[in-house]
Amino acid sequence: MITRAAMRTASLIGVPTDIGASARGASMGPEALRVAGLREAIQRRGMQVVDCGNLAGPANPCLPRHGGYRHLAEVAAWNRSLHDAVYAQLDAGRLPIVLGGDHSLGIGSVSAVARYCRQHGRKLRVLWLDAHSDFNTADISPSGNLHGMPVACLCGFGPPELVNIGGVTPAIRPDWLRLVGIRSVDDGEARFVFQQGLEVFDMRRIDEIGVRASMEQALAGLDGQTHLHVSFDVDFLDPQIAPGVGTTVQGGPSYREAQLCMEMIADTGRLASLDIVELNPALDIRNQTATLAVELVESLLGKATLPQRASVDARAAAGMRRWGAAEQRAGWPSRARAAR
Ligand SMILES: [Mn+2]
Repeated sequence: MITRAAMRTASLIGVPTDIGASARGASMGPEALRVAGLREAIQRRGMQVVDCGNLAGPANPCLPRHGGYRHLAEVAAWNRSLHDAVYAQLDAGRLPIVLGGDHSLGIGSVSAVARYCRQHGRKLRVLWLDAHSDFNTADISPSGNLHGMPVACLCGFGPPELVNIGGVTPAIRPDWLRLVGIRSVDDGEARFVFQQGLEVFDMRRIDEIGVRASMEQALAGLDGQTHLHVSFDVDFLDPQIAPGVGTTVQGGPSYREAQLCMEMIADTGRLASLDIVELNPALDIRNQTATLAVELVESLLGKATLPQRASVDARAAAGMRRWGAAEQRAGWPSRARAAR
């Protein structure tokens, strides 16, 4: 059983590879996040940080598709290493933060989280923040790039080298997943998403009901036994604010909408592991996308301008009076956001 105190240490696990992507450059993501001040941002949240450095793995041979996949053996090697690293950090009672690297790394990361939850009798909820549903298989993928397949692999649809990494296949069930921010799905992939009944908060649904209702639904049902994993693909964000990704898609969440997503996740108090993937410094402008990602992680870990609406609503629901000016004077934490 993880205690809150033990979870006050975050572990950074750098995975410098673009082995599953189409564009090169995500391999530089871990260093860009460090340069943007990730460690300091987490420390400002009152947590300790252990930087485990970078994992090592095969170079990117830039080969064409072979047997349905590009770089399958290399993707498997990186993910086996990552699986072991994430599991070890969870086992040590820490909150692992994977610094990708492309999103094929979600296979190693989430399969390790699932294994840990299985062994400790915890429920798992995976929030997949992404422009893409990443639910391709070799049959339906237009490219064979494995960064478009991690959700399918985790659900048991993919090559044995990848679907078996977590020891039990499938690693997760589709109903543990919530996909948020989706706006680019290949044709065959869309049919497969529908067929498997994935819960998808695509941008149309978010536009219609708003970020708040979407996130309330995506986070519904969490309880004290739930481990919440967030797999944050930076292409989730609108490219106007986050140009440093290989596969930009117009029409993503704005700065404020993204902040609200992160703040609502923080309000649950259940975040226990995190991936930050697909940041591509070769395509970024003066590290602005890495800087934004770090700001969002700070919100994800509980940075807020004032005590959150959720806590105000909870007080109201409990029949308590709302916070008044006297209480504000008496000692509300003053945590105004630093000037940007
Ligand atoms: Mn992705």
